Amino acid sequence: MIINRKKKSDVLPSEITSHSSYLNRRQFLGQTAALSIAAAALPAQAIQTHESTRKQRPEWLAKQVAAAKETKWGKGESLTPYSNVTQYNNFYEFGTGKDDPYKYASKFKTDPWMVEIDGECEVKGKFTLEDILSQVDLEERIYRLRCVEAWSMVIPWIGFELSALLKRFKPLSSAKYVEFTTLHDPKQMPGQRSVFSTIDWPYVEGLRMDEAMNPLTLMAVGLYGEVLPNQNGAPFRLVVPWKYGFKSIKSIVKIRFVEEMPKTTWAELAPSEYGFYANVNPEVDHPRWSQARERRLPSGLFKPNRIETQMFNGYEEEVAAMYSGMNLRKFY
Ligand SMILES: Nc1nc2c(c(=O)[nH]1)N[C@H]1C(S)=C(S)[C@@H](COP(=O)(O)O)O[C@H]1N2
Ligand SMILES: [Mo]
Repeated sequence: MIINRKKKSDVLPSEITSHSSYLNRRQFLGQTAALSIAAAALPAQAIQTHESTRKQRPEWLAKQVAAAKETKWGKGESLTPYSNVTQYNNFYEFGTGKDDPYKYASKFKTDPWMVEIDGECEVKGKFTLEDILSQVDLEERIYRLRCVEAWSMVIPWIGFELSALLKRFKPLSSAKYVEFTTLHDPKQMPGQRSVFSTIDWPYVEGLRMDEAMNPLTLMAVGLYGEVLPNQNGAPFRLVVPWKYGFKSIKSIVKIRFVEEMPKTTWAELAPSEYGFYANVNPEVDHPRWSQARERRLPSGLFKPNRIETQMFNGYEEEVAAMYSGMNLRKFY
């Protein structure tokens, strides 16, 4: 059956299903921290997705995620169904196919997890994820995610403001950028063993200091009310909603304060196609395709769900001031 979305406010049946089952689930979580019971409110397919990883998730994390506070962010926005969010991924460490991360990351070990802090800051060292999360409050934020490949999703993340974490390490005035590094573990990550991979592992991303400290910038540890599935970057990933998705680096093990602009994975690999800034911008096309529009998932042959891409992915009010006077064609 072909369903045309006539108005922006028209909600698709698939969205209603996913949203309501999620809301039911939220109420559940509010009433009890017993995750095994809460899981009963998830659709069968979702339970399957989680079965392989749930066992290894620490109880303290599951509890903290379940207690995250709701916020105004993205209220009323139609969520991309859980099945798309967790089975249509980019996580090249587990393969380049969109369903590779879902298929190959289920046994990925995310506990214990250490994060190393280094560079231009007073407080350095290795911290456990538990230590890092003991000093922040988790909240839910519904953000749009716009991939540079011109598809997008709306995801209810659970996380905290990156600025809250960075302040703890007392960055020096010489810290102009923040560099993030993903785990390098070819034994666990088949994409890092692949002889066809052109990526120089580990995956590295970076932000300018003011971007890192912007209140929109989130560190996520969960989505859809529960602990982050491995394929989405467990246990700890960046979410920068006004930038193309590749900036939102997954499974972070190192955060470094640096003076110089970090050499980031995609900008190093294809500098004419991917810039350091990577702000979502409908007016600056990728050399091989237009960025004026995007495919909002769920999207199919008969219902492509193509929408117009917004400047800064619709977060202009929150972030435009950081780029005033900057030529965004030059600094793409
Ligand atoms: N380490 C790492 N982080 C990564 C990627 C990757 O391949 N490796 N892909 C990026 C891209 S291109 C996108 S669009 C988002 C996708 O996030 P999601 O799979 O949770 O939707 O993750 C980003 N973070
Ligand atoms: Mo992406």
